[in-house]
Amino acid sequence: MSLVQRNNVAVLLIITVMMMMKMAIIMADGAVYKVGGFPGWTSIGNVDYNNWAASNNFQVGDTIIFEYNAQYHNVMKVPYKMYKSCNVSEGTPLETFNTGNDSIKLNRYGHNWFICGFPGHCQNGLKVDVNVIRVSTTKPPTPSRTDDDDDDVQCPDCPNKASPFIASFGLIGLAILFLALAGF
Ligand SMILES: [Cu+2]
Repeated sequence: MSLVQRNNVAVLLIITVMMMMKMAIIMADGAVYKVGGFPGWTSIGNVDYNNWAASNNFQVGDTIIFEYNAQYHNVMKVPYKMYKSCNVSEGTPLETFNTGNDSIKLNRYGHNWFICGFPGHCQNGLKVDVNVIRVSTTKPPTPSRTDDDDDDVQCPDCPNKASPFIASFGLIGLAILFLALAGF
């Protein structure tokens, strides 16, 4: 191995270690996700919010941020029934947010159903299911349904999330691709 090659290997190792450390820090502090990605929480552009949710691997301790024009939208955390029907008069939202920049910490496992409470917006797709999955190699026991635990119920038609392993493999794959493009 020439000196130049050896230096390249050293740099590659340092970059890899730094990326792993960064990932570890993200995991420890909890990631921050802007709901819907760049467009935010809006009816413009037909953002598929459940497609956005399915592409992320939410964990306990993560934070989601709803960004929107508070004149036209709000955020309601609702039970599954209200999420499904988009009918806000059917029950009471668990929580309502309306600052236009709402930070919500994901404190526990399970589904978090959000809709926009403005007339017609939920029906037009301004609704999202943020499902916080358990990080475990063993299969968690099937949660049993209780009536006072409405927001934690597993819904039958919710998409399955990719496993954490696949998600981290994706990150490592991206890192390798990045390194390959950088000319290592
Ligand atoms: Cu709205």
